[in-house]
Amino acid sequence: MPERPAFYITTPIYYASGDLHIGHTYSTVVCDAIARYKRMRGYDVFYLTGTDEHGQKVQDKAAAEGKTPREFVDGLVSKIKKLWELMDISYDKFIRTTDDYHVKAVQKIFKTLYDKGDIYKSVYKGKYCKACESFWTESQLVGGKCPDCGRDVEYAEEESYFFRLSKYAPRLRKLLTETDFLQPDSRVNEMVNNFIDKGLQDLAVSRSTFDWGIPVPFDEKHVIYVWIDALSNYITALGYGSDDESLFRKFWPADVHVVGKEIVRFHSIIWPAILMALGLPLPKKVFGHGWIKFGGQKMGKSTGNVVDPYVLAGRYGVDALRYFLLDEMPFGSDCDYSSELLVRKINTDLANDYGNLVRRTLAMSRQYFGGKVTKDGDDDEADKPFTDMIDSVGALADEDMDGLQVSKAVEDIFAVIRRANKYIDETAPWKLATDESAKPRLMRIMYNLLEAIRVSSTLLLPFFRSGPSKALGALGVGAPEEFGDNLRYGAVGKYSTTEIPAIYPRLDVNKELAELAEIAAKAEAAKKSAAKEKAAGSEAKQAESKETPPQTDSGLITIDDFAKMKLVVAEVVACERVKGSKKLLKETLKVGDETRVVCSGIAAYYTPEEMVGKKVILVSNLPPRKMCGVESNGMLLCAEKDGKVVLLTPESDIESGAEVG
Ligand code: ME8
Repeated sequence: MPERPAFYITTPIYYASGDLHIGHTYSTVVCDAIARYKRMRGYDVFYLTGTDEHGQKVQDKAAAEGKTPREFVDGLVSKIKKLWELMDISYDKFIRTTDDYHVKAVQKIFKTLYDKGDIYKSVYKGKYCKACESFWTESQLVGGKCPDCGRDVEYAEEESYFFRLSKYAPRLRKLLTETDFLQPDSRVNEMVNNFIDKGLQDLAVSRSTFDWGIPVPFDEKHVIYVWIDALSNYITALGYGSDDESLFRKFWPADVHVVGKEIVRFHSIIWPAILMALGLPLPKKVFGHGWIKFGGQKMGKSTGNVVDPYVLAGRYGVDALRYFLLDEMPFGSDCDYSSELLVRKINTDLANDYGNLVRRTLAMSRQYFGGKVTKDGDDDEADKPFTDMIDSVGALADEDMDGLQVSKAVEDIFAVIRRANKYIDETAPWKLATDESAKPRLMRIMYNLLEAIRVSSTLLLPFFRSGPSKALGALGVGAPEEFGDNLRYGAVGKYSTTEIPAIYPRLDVNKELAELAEIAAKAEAAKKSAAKEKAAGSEAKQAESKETPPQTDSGLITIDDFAKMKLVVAEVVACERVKGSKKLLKETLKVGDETRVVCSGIAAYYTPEEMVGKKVILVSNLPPRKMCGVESNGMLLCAEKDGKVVLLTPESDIESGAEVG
């Protein structure tokens, strides 16, 4: 078998200085979509992400929380990894700049550059932005402030090691102006005019005013400047500078570094210069994407308008959030986030266009042909534009993805979905179904629709997986590992379909917006109260907690109180929606030998089909209560946070009727 071509893609490594928001999620999701797409196209992909853990900012934040930097970053990294798990991110490696192998390799890189004369010791005098950990020349400041974040800068004087960046200016200029190294093109002028042509200064690459960093190997008073440390991650992750450089040999140079536009400078000027100095090949491409904005401002950890991906993915599902991010942001430009846009897009694109196409087609295929549909049947010239579109969407998406036009690829796939809905309206299968002689024609129409669903769902897999996998399962073909020939019209000759619940239920826009506003208000209030508490001082808090007597009468209960509640394990044997209610499910439960009916407000989170067979925890001694005309005899235990609701179930199997306590 021929060796699969290598493809190496990276995200920025995120600062382990605060919780990540949907901006960071965007970069990681977009790289994930590209990585998955390439894997499905037969590439041997290495997808790298990770965390940038050194620097003064991290040290200061850790101190503010009364933690060591190590404790502080460990806590954040485990949260970040959970976020990527939740977002279905298929990274091959997660690098931490505190990883031992990285530390050693960075020291080696620093020493090599020093030995070559590309790093030398001198004194830095100039303007320093603490937030960005960058020194700036007067000409680079914008209105006297940091050109990256707009904050105040301060005069700083410091003994420092310097990297001879100026030496590489002519080669960097050529790289940026004569190749397509930096994309989109619009970013090139900014780099050349604002930085290279204004005169590249040598770069301070060590600090002696803080110690949370990688020590300079031959001068322990200094730690390595965070950008040399951070940028090197792209090669140290592959084993560069270690005993085993096989991954480095296989995957370097990177095919693309995907970064936000504010760090394009570091990736298109400093990073190539370091690689030139090391005599290493340069990455093939740096792609600077735009920002997700919120009311016109860049979303950030410090601007206060952070939108929490945990809440959004928990509430609407990973598919919805991934789809929104990938579709809404034209690669390279900015986009504005609003909850309203998110909820409306879920309804129009996922529930209406895609979900409805799947639901209607499956229902018709079952109603007219018992789910058995083949390519036999009457063709019609009028089908050609539609079937050509199905047949060519794979090539179109390839072209888009090669140009890193991810949102365009998603749009091109959805164009097939929308065209298929139009095809249903044009061909009106329900009319043909009344005429026995039109059955062959009807068969071909159903086949074309199933092909459209199959090809578009297969192509959607790299972008979001849950709905497309369900749709492909219902078509009886399943989700393939690779695209192969699966994207061609006619690749599957017969279908055996099953009906499934709606893959994307419709949302009540007003209700959702009200609830999201409430969640945001609560988060804001919690943030304010945390800040207030912090301001009150941890010492005062400690003293207070020592003086406060243990609570006895406010909220605490005795074991006897608890014993009044009868909690038992129950099995759901049947379940249906309660007519006239959007919220309620009616469950029939087996509790030992007894059968019970209970209503629960969980219809937004579980389908009746999902409920059947589940073992749940029932509060069994509540008085009966009528809900929408149905008598409910008890209550199921659920956990709820930030709009996410999950049922509590026994950790391992146990018979219904078992007591909980
Ligand atoms: O800069 N919209 O880390 P960081 C889109 N450690 N993307 C956004 C965004 C937004 N509103 N906000 C953040 C660092 N991002 C360095 C990188 S790499 C060797 C070192 C994304 O935690 C975007 O990719 O500040 C941006 O470049 C990155 O997060 C910045 O993450």
